[in-house]
Amino acid sequence: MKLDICFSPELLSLYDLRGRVAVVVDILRATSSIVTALAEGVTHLVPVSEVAECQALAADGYLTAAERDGRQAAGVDLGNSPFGYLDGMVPTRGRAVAITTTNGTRALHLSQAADTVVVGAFLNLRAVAGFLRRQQKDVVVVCAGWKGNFCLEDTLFGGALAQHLAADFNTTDSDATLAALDLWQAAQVDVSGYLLKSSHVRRLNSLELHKDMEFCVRQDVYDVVPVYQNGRISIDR
Ligand code: 3SL
Repeated sequence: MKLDICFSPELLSLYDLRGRVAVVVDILRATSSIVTALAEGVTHLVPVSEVAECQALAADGYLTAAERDGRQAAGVDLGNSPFGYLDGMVPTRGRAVAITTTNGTRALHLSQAADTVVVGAFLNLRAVAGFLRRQQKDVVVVCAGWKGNFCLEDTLFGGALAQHLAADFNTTDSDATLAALDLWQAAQVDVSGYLLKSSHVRRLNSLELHKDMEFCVRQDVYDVVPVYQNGRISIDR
C-alpha cells in the first residue's frame, strides 16, 4: 500500500483516486472544525459550495457555518472556528450543520472519486492512521491549500500521517510524501512555532485568531474519523 500526497486540489487531475482512500485536510481550519463539531456532538455536516446554499439549508433545520477569507460570512450562525463548537454561544450539540469554507469544502467535493473520503486533522491524527491501516488500500492525502496554492500546515499533516504509517505503507516512492516527511521532521518539535512564518497563520493572526491555530495543531484530542459519503460528513462507527 502506498501513501501519496496531493499538495493542492489544483493538482488532483494528476491523481487517480479510484480504489483509494482520500484523506482531505485543511488544518486551518475547516477539517479541524469539522472534526471538533462531530466529536462535540454535531450529528452530521453537509459541505456546500456557496453561502446562499448554506443559508437555504436553515429551512431544513440546519445550523449554518460559513467562512470567506477567514471571516464569518454575514447571515449565518457560525464561522469556521473550532471554538464555535466548544464555547456554547450557539448550541450545536445534537444539531446538523451546513458548512461552506474557502478551500476545505471545495477539497472535499473534488475528492469524491475516491472509494472512501475521510476528514483528517492533527486533532484526530492517530484515529485516522488506525482507520487507514484497517482499510488496506492506497491513500492520497488531499491538501486543501489556499486558493489553489501549496500551504505548509496541510503538508505538515501529510508528513505526520506518513510518519505514523511508515511501517505499514510505502512512504518512499513519492517525492511529495518524502518532502512532507522532511518538513514534518523540521517542524514537529514546535509545530505552532514553525507555522508562525506561514501565510495562513499570518492571515489568522491579523484577524486575531491566533488561539484557533494553537488549538488546530494539538494532536490526538479526538478519537473520531469523519467520513464524507452521500453528501454528508458523519463519524465512522
Ligand atoms: O479555506 C478554508 O476552507 C478555511 O479553513 C480557511 S479559514 O481558516 O477559515 O480562514
